[in-house]
Amino acid sequence: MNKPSNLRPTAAYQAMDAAHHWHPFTDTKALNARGARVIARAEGVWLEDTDGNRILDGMSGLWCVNLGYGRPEIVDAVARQMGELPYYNTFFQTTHPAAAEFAEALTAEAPDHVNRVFFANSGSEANDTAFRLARVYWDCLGKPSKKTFIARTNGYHGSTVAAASLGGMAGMHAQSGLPIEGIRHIPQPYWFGEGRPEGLSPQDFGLARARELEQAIDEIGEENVCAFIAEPIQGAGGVVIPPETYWPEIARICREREILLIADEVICGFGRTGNRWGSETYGIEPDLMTIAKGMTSGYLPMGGLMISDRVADVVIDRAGEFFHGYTYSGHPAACAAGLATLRIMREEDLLGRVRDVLAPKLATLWTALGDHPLVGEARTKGFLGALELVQDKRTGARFPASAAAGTRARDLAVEHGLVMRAVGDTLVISPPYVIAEDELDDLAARARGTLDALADALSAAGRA
Ligand code: PXG
Repeated sequence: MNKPSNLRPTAAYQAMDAAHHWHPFTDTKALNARGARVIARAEGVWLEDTDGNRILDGMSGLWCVNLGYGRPEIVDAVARQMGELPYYNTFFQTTHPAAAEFAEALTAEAPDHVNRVFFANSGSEANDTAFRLARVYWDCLGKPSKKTFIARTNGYHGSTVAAASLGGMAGMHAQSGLPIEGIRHIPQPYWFGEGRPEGLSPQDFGLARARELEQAIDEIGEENVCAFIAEPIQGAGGVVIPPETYWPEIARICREREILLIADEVICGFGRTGNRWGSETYGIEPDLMTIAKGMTSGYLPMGGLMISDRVADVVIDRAGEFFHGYTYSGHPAACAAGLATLRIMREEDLLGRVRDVLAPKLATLWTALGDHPLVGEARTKGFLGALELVQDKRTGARFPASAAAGTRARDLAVEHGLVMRAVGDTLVISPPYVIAEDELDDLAARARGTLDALADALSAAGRA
């Protein structure tokens, strides 16, 4: 990695940042007391901060930089597009080559029954689009009472008003009076997180949780239910991998009942679970799929709603204009980044690499961490992994909140040259698909070093 040019001292950026930059999901007072880490450049799977520290990015940025950093193919494609046409809108009977080509390429990757995409700029906007279009669909069918969404506790669908409401994050709801009306949350299929309920195997638990969808439909009245929305695997909720019984039962209920199924593929899409779509991994056929993140490998902001023929045919035929869209829907530069991303995925067979090489290797390395005294469960699916930190390995009892085990582990991980994300006391990873096999060994070794350091820190705190 070349040293970045024109860098100022770290403290200079921290001071500007503290005075003027309000960060997402951040306690500003706490951040400013210590100063933000300043990441100046990155190459492959390695980040470099302004103090020259190299850190292995176990999170692909924020679950998005699937192809790693510094891909000249994406940079060049975007530069070329910027030169030709940096912006034009897709409203008012207009398109441009990049939007048309990316729409075709994306839907070619989608299941057969999904042939259209509506472009947005983020996962949140994608989910807000799904929220509006699903309601329009039922209006078009003369069923305007079908307005209620069923979603899940601890799901994450974004930060805009509809997306945050569909999400099931209690902290987000408590601020600013969410959720909005017309959303019912049912419990999540998180066996470990619910204390490994006694007398219920994970498989029985998965079935029971899925059947709560059916109960909710009956309580609300099928004639009032619009759609069920869920992530195939919850990401921000802590890489919650549902028991194998869960999705087939959800699919059965959605088949038998008159409701739409919306899969939030923002994290799971584009290969993360070892198949192109999380829906494919779990054998479900969603009516709508929301996408973002890996769509451009995070190089430019973009999101989208993938629309099945079932929904598209009705709305296009009957609604007339869908009064919805964003200035930057189908932004040419983002489309160029997306086209380059899909091309690299295909040419380097990264889907095959995740499925056949990386996911099996991660499963072996990561589940081996399950022997650590602080780990109550180590799980993976595809190229996602989670570690549950526990105080008592036998009972699975958590540390008290005051121990801040998760955030301490996250900070110690950085000291060990690894980015992991802490979701409470669950440590999660989502590494880039271009990670070398020896770098994956390195990642697991750094995670173990982090756990050992955490054990030392917690016992030192206990003695203090
Ligand atoms: N759906 C899912 C499943 C997501 O993970 C969104 C929608 C919203 O996407 P945008 O592009 O609007 O952010 C997400 C985003 C975390 C974290 O802390 C996760 C996300 C975003 C920010 C933080 O793990 N996921």
